[in-house]
Amino acid sequence: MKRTINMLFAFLLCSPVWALSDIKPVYLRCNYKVNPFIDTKIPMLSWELVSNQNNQVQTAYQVMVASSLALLNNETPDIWNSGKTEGNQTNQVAYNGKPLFSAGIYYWKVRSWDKDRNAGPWSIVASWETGLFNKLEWKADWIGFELDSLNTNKDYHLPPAPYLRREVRLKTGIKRARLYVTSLGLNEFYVNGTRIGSDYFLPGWTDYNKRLYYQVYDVSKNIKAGDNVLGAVLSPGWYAGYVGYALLVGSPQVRGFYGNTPLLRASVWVEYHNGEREIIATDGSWKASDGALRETDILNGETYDARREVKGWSQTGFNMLDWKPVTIYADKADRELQVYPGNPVAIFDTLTAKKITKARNGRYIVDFGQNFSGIIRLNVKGKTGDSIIIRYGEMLHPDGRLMTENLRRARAIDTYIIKGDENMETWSPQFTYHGFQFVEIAGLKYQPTIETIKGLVLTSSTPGAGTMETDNAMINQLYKNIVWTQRSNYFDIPTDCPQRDERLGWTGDAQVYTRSAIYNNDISAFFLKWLQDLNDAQFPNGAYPIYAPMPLTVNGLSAIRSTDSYSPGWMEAGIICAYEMYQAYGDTGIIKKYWPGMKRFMSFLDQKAGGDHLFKERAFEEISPKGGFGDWLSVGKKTSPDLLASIYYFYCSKLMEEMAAAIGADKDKQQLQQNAQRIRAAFVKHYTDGAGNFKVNPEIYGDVTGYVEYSKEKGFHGHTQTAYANAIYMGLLPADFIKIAGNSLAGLLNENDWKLATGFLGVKPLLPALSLTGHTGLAYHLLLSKEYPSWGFEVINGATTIWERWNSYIKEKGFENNAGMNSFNHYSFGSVNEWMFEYMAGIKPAAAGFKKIIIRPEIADSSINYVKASYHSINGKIESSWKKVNGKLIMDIIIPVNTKAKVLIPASSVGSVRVKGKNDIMLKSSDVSNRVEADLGSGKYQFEVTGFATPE
Ligand code: RAM
Repeated sequence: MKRTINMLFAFLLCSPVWALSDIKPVYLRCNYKVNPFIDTKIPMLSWELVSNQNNQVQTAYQVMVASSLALLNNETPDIWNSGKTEGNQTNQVAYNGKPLFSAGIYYWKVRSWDKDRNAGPWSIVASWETGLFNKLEWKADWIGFELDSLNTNKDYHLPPAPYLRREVRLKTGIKRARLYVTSLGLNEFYVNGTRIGSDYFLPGWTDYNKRLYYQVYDVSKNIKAGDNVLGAVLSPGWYAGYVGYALLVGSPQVRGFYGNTPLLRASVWVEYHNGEREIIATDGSWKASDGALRETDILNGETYDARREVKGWSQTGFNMLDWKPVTIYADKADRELQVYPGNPVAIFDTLTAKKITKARNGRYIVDFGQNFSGIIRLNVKGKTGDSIIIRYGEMLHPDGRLMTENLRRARAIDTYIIKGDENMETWSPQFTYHGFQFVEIAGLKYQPTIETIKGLVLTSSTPGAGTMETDNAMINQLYKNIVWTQRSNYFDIPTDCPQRDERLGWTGDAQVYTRSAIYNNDISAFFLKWLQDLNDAQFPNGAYPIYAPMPLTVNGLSAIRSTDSYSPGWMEAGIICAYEMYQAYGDTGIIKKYWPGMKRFMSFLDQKAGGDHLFKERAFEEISPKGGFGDWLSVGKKTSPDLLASIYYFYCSKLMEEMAAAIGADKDKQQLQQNAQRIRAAFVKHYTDGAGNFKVNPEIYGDVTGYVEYSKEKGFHGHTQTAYANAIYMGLLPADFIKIAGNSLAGLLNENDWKLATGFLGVKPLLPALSLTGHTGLAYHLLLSKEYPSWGFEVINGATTIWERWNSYIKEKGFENNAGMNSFNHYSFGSVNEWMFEYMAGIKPAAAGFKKIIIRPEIADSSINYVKASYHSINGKIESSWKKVNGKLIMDIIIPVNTKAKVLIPASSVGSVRVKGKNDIMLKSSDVSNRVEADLGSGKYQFEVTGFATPE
């Protein structure tokens, strides 16, 4: 009897129908992805919780992992049963079951216990699948087909793409099949004529001498018993093609930075119902040929001669008499081979032309109405051998010509040679991409329509995470521009721009923008990948580079430009980006993984600073440009790069101190804390006048020869917007100096006609620093300004993305800087997004992983009367909105399950706040003046405020 009752009880606990609580785990992820292929031995699991109850939390959880669905459904997991585990952890839950094996499928589910300690129902089942833990398991050779000696006699050396194939006969009774595939250079893989997956630019850019990623695909449905054909097309890509501005700056090497011949390595694992396994891998039996893809390069574009299409090359029944044997290449034994940890590049959307106009010489200009990264899809008809030539541009000249000057040496031309079919011919480039809004079509014998050409938007497929809307059209457009710029530049790595001969993972741009990016998309997996690239590129002296990946010469210098090395404001990305991942996703694994590297960087700084505990004027003269890039592209007085380097030095110590605490590195923490205090004291002594005003000694810089060119006449200063904004934002100043610095910042804006003067490093902290020192009204003024230089100025001049310069284009004047360095798709100035989310909407983390949230919106004057923002955090969706209605302020807030929030309501007294529909909310007046505060658990809330104040 007792047993029956126990069983019944167990049944009640496990069954979804009889669950006592409605708390339910959803959106199960492993290593930040849904049902991924992985190759980490300790996968990290996460889930979100939903419940209709307010103030809901998880008090315990149970994870089950099984090798089959049946075992999991029966609750008899053979791999891991965590048992009921006390705690509220819902992410970064480390797998702790049996050792994982290669090519295994692992099914898992989880349930949670709620605040009353009642169990909720089980989640639906999720899974992960392991790749190949050991390189030898691939049983595959590196194969290639040397074509590099072709096409050498042109402006650009663009060899044709090799096509590789192999036939294989398989037995009946196939249960499942997996493809493991990688390449040095880019690949597209085909099985029986079908392209596998929908990803682009595989296997991504890494330091190919150290690390290479591979993809895994389920090809069970693509292969069959009997004859099959495996095929692949390769392109030089980042491995063997043109990279960056090497050509522009006259580097001895301009392409082929890692090798010259693109290579393929693939392994298809076929499992039969009878338990047998067969592996078909790349080896000497593969055959190769060139084909229709005559030129293929990321920066320079593609030429596709459809007349040379080899029909059926990746299908059975094909005559491959004139195909040649492939060459086998040696592996690099110490190169890591791992599963791609990021979100691969994929098509995000298909754009239809907004306008098509006839141009000179029978050409046509197509306007997609939006600047973006991607390719086009052509759908044309014509005479055999006719060439359709496509050029790309972000802007038009006033006379309607395509503006291509800012592409510099990126040829960015695609050519399609018509085969002359009776039907329409459809073509898209495969291994190149462009940054463009406009396309020029030449060679078409008829007026194109919107069916002739489509825009395919390509981006790393980071899941969307944020939304932002207001009743101010200019702000809405600005937000859209920020999102499009991120979309265009989060392209396997965080690039600076997508159009010209650059597209590098500039670390300064990345670090100022990471936090802004977090609010738009879930960039956890994307940054897992790039942080590895960044750490792989750390210099032996401990400095992180100015861009990553950074191809090197045998002497360890940048192969793109030998003087490229490290720079204050850029190199700190190694600390700042890791910290932002920890803040956003609570990821201490990242900290642990890169801690030794971070400490080496800190030692580098410590050594350089020596007994001064900061960087005095001219401290960075060994790099090029001297002092580094400073407040790059700032528009006013130039800030001393060394003063900035000192503030960053402090910031890195402080962030590392916090990270040391998070991983329990107590000794490091103490040291870092001490270090930070020393830097602060040294800074106050050296770079302030003792009363809180910043100063530098301009004499010491002399005529600034060798420093960033545009600073020559003006020299360097300490009393600048950028200096104060950074010092305030980074928490450098002693308490009594903060207000003074805030006033100096406001004073400098006043002196400058209430305009910003900041560059890449100054823009991000500018508005937050104003708000932190009681000048939110001024922050709003800058945000809303439409005068040069401002975000609004770009918007009113037609921007659909964020520009590299505030005046990249002016409607009545045209291109103020139609120089090589004038990108119309550059996210650095988009770092204002951080302020829009954290201050305008008021959503901010108060503990790592948004476990605790601060909701503290800053209410604007009459220029904005409504703001609504949401951020899908790792714990679920947070929402904050405010609206002015009949002199009252209505605030709507959503707090996810298992988190706590402190809301700071803009109200002068508790009496002026009404909580809608809830009487268990305790309101109290806050330490922060003119704010009433409430501590909230999960749920939806509405507050109504009478007599709210807008900032000065
Ligand atoms: C430019 C890049 C990048 C910047 C560097 C210093 O060429 O576009 O945005 O970080 O220079």
